[in-house]
Amino acid sequence: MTATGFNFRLLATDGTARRGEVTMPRGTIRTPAFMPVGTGGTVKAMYMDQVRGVGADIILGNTYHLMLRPGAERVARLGGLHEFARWPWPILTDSGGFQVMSLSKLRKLNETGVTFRSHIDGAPYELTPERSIEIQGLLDSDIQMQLDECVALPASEKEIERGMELSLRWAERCKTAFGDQPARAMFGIVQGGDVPALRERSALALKGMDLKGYAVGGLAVGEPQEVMLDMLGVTCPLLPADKPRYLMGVGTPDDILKSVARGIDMFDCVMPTRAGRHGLAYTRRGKVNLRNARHADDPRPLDEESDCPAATDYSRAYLHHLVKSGEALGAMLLTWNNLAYYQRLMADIRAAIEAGAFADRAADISEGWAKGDL
Ligand code: PRF
Repeated sequence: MTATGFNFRLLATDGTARRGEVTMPRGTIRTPAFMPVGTGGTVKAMYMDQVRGVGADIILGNTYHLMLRPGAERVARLGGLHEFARWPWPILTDSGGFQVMSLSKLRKLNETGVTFRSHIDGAPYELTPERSIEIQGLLDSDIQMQLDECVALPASEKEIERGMELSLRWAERCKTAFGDQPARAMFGIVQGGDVPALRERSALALKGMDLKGYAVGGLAVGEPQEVMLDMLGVTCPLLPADKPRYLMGVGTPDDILKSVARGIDMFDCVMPTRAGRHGLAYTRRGKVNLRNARHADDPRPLDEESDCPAATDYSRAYLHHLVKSGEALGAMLLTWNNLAYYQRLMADIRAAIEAGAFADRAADISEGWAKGDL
């Protein structure tokens, strides 16, 4: 039966690791989940059939990119992002603030919102909490993110506190702008940098807003992994157990294993797709750089035990040739391999939590990486 509203339920736990399920009218998201990044309405170098085929339940889109090009109102006139990009399953959109800060020029942030110039043609734009939610609605996004301010680390405690408090006020405004939409969700974003007391204040204030899900933002922005994990250790126990938790922009397979262990349910990262376009392949034996000359005469596939044709049906020599020649197919095959690897990792994690064997399975997976390439 198709779900009429947004719902999350926990199916199993193993220590603090959680196996759950988000149900929405457009589909079910099995958690822990990895969301391939589809910034501008495309998961770069992939057909949507392949994205679905490797096991993705949901993809991510970006308010910032889509508002600049082709424009949110145009996407709405063309039937919304699902129809435009031909991905009928759930889509989560980021709110734009993080991308404005990393990509745009001449940006100015104040209480109202953020004004900036497009990185494409320099045209001026304004993004407020209300406009971000309006744009995400025009895109017909299933899971919308509050507008927030992510302060890059290292930063002073004063600066981190200012960004966190502003993000809380913006969360209230986004909640009001979002209103009552049973079939969609709006998630709040915990900020607070590397300061435990600020993380705590942010998490508790957002919990008090009774949102449908909670993201942890402001991490993987220049701090050591250990600091990120410590912040998850502080934040996750304060979030409601019956709502999904999303760690934004993370991460490596190792980051994912360690974050799942601390209670995170959802992830997104450009790593598998970007690495694929740069000649890097993720495998159960770690990362393999196909640009390396050692592959030039190697007739073996990337990994014959993989379930992805990109890893089993082509020689390393051919992949090396494609990458060295800058061929589109090189990027396509390696992106396919990498997303298949990430989705298989998530499926493995989910099965291990169900079996009550997460810690052992996580240790086996890291042992595989440590052995090095085949
Ligand atoms: N906020 C938003 N998007 C994000 C982040 C954030 O803090 C991060 C930080 N890792 C990635 N993407 N809105």
